[in-house]
Amino acid sequence: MASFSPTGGLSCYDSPGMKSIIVGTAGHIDHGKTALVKALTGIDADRLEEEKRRGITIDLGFAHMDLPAGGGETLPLGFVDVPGHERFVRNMLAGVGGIDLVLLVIAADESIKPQTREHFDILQLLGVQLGIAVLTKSDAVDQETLDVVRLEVEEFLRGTFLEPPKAPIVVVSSLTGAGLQDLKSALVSVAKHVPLRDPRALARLPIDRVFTMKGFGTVVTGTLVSGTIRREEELEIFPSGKSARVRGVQVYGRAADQAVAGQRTALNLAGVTTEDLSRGVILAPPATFSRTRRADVRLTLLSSAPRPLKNRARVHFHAGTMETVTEISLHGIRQLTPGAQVFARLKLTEGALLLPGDRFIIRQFSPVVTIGGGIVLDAATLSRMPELEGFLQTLAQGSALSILSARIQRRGTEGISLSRLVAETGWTRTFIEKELAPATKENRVLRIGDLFVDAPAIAALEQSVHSAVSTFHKKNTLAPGIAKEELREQVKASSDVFAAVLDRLMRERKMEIAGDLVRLPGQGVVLKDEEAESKKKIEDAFSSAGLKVPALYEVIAGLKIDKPRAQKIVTLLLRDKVLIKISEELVFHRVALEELRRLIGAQKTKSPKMDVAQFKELTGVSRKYAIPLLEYLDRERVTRRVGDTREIL
Ligand SMILES: Nc1nc2c(ncn2[C@@H]2O[C@H](COP(=O)(O)OP(=O)(O)OP(=O)(O)O)[C@@H](O)[C@H]2O)c(=O)[nH]1
Ligand SMILES: [Mg+2]
Repeated sequence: MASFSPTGGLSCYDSPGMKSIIVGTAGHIDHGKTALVKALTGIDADRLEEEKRRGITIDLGFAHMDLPAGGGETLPLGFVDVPGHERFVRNMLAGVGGIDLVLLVIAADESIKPQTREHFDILQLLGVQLGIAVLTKSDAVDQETLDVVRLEVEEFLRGTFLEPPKAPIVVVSSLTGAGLQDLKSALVSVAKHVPLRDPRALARLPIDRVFTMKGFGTVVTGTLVSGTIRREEELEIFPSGKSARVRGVQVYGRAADQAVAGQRTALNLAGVTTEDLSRGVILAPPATFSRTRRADVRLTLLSSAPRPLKNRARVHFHAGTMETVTEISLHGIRQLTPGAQVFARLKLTEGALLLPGDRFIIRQFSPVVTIGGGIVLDAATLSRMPELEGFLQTLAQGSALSILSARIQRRGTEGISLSRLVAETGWTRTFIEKELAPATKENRVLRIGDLFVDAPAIAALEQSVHSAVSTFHKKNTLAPGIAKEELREQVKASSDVFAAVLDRLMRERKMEIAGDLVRLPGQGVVLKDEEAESKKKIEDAFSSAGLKVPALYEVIAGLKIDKPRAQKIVTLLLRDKVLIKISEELVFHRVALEELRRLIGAQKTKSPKMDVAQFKELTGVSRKYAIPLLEYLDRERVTRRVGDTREIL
C-alpha cells in the first residue's frame, strides 16, 4: 500500500522493545524550530505553500527519524513542529497535547522572548515532564553573548522540569551542524526516561489533520495518546457520535496492522467523509464513552496572568487538539488570584470527550493570551453531590482503587455498572475488575448483577428497609405486611438492588416475605392498645357465653372502636381460629366448640345416637342454636345425620 501518512516516504521500523517517542518543539517565532527539525531529520516540516513563502510556521508540521540509540538499537522519534507566532498559539496547543518530551528552542541571538514564556507555561500546565533546552543559532553570536544567554536561560528554567543539570541545555547551529551530535545523544538519554503510556487506558486519537487522498479517501492523523487502534476496527467519532471503520493504519508512512499509544498515527477511514471530521475530533472505541459539557477540574491560574479570574468567567478552552469556550465556576471562592489553584466546574459550549487526567489550557478572550490550565478530574459530574471537595481530592491524589471506590460510593445505593466505570475513568474493564477484586472479595464493594455497590450504602438501605417496614406495621396494625413495590418506592432503590437487599434480609431472618408482602418476623399484625382491648372484649364475650353466643353486631356495638376496625379484628380472630363461624349469623369461641366436642364424646359412651331434643337437653341451647351446631358437627364429622337422628362418630 502506498503511503498516506503526512510526511510519507521514509519508513520507520519500530524495533520491538523500543517505544516510539513524540518530540515536540516549542519557542518564540523565528528561533529556529523548523530548521532544527530539518537538521535532525532531513524533513522540512513546513508543508504549506504559505509557510514556505512567508518563512514562518503557521500550522503543525511533522517529521520522524530513527535515531541510533547505541547497541544496534534505534529509537523511533516522531516530531511535532509547532508555530512560534503569537497568533498561532492555538495551533501550537493542538500539537503539544500528545508529546513525550520537548525541545525548548531559544535563539542565542534573541534569548527569552514572549512566546518562549507562553509556550513554556503551556508545557508546564500540560504536565510535560521531560525535555531539552536548545540554544540555536550559535553561529550567529560570539562566545560572550552565548554565555550570557545561557545564564539567562538557566535562571529562567530554575525550579521547573527543565532545570539544569537535571535536564540538559544543548547549544547548536542548524546552519553549520555544530552541536547536533550532542543533541542526538541528549535525545537518546532523555528518551530513556519517557514512561510507558498508561497501559490501562483505552484508545483515544485526537485528530490534528484531515485530508483526502486519491485512492484512499478520507485520511486523519494524530498522536495516539493511549491504547491501540487496529485495522478493520470500528471507531466512534467525538463529539458527533458517528462511526467509522479503520480501512488502513500507517505509522510514520509505513502500513501497519495497528498503531499503539505514543505513535504518530495516520488512519484511512471508511464510512465517513472529511465533513464528518476536523481537527479537534477524537476517535475512540465505539459505544464506550459519552461526550460531556461539564467537567470538574483542578485549575491553576498562571502567576503571569494579567488579572484574577472571576467566578463564572468565560474563556477559551483547549484540550488535546480541540478547542471551545467554557464558563468556569470556581469552588468556594469569588475569584482566583494569579498563581493560585482551585477546584472548578467547567461548562463547555460544545460537547467533548474528556476523561480524568486530561490536561487543558485556558486563554482569555482579549487580549488572547494563555492564563492558566489544569487537569480534568471528573467528566461525569453529578448535579448535586455532597462532599464534592473530598471526592475531587481523592480523584486528584488517590490510588486507582480509592478512585474507583469513590466513584462507586458516590452512586450510593444506585451502584454503578462496569461499563459506566469504564466510561468514567477511561480504564479497561480488565483493569477495573482486577483492581476491585479484593474489595469485592472482602465485601467492601458488593456486586449486584452488573452493578458495583458500596457496602455501607447497602447497610444503610437495609436499615431504611427495616425501619420502613416497622413503621408500616405500626401504622397498619392489622395488615399482614407491606407490598414489595410500595416498600421499594419508599426506600427509593432500584429493583435489582432492592431485590438483593430483601434477599439478604430474608436470609438473615430479619425480614419475612410472603408472596408480594414483606413483614418483620412474627409481626404480621400488631394491635394498638384500644384495638387490643377491643379484641380481648370480643374474645371474652364469646368465651364466657359458651354456646349461648351473643349476636356479633351487639358485641361490636358495645366496643369503643369504630365498626370497620372492629370488623377487621373479627376477621383476624377468625383467621387465627379463635372464633369460628358456623353459619352466616353464628360465631362461637374455639373453646366453646372444643367443650362441645368433649360433651358429645362423653355422650357417645352412654348412647351412640341422639336426636335434636336430646342435643338441646345435653347442651342447654335453644333450637335456634341447636340446628346450626348439629350441622356444623356433621360437617366436622363428629356426628352423622341418619333420618331424624344423629349418629355420633
Ligand atoms: N544562522 C542561523 N540561522 C538559523 C539557524 N536556525 C534557523 N535559522 C534561520 O532562522 C530563520 C527562522 O528559522 P525557522 O526554523 O523557520 O524558525 P521557527 O522557530 O521554525 O519559526 P516559526 O515556526 O515561525 O516560529 C530562518 O531563516 C532560518 O534559516 C541557525 O542555527 N543559524
Ligand atoms: Mg517553524
